[in-house]
Amino acid sequence: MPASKDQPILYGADFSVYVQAVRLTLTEKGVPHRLVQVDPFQEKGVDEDYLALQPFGRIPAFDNGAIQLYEADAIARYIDAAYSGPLLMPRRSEDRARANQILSILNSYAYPNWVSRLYVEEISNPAEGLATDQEIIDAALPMARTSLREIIRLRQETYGPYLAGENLSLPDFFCAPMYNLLMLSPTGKQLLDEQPDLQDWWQLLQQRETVKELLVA
Ligand SMILES: N[C@@H](CCC(=O)N[C@@H](CS)C(=O)NCC(=O)O)C(=O)O
Repeated sequence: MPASKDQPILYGADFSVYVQAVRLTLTEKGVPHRLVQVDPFQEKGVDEDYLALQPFGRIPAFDNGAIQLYEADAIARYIDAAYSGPLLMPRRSEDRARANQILSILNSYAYPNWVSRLYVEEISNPAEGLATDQEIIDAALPMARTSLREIIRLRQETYGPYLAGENLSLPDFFCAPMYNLLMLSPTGKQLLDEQPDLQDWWQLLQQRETVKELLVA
């Protein structure tokens, strides 16, 4: 079945943080969708055809017949703008600016350090029989810690309980999958014990069916 506005296709794998963020966005917005499996981590990499949708070979990519898009942030913002359902960015300019800032921190600093370094070195690599590189972990720590500290600090400015104010918004959907993996790594767990201020947020998010269903490690 081809992609349509009512039944978009998301290309990716359910274990991917960014696929999870976009699926949370789609599901919370009430948009049914189809996940077509693409695994960039398989030995042969992504199929040649997929590069037409995502030339960098990353996941996710999105198609709803009206537009083909890649970059999770752009996809999520498009879904929020193009579909009815709850607004997933704050209305107030100052809260919206904070939401944009938190999204940027998550993509630029949290993902590379929480996921690509701490989670991969301490969890994925050992699971695949690869060695853990302590130097990579040590180098990731300052940025990993600062990312957490800044998200906590900026959240306080919008008076919660969510990351950017009183309603769920895209930063919640991007942060939750990353936080979920950070928690699994021993160094990440230590960081979260040092700075526990997101625990109430995490508990709130975990009560949601969408989060229970979509956040697989
Ligand atoms: N900037 C991209 C990042 C996507 C990304 O890094 N996805 C990961 C999976 S969570 C991936 O495809 N990794 C494959 C690789 O690093 O080769 C986006 O926002 O869509």
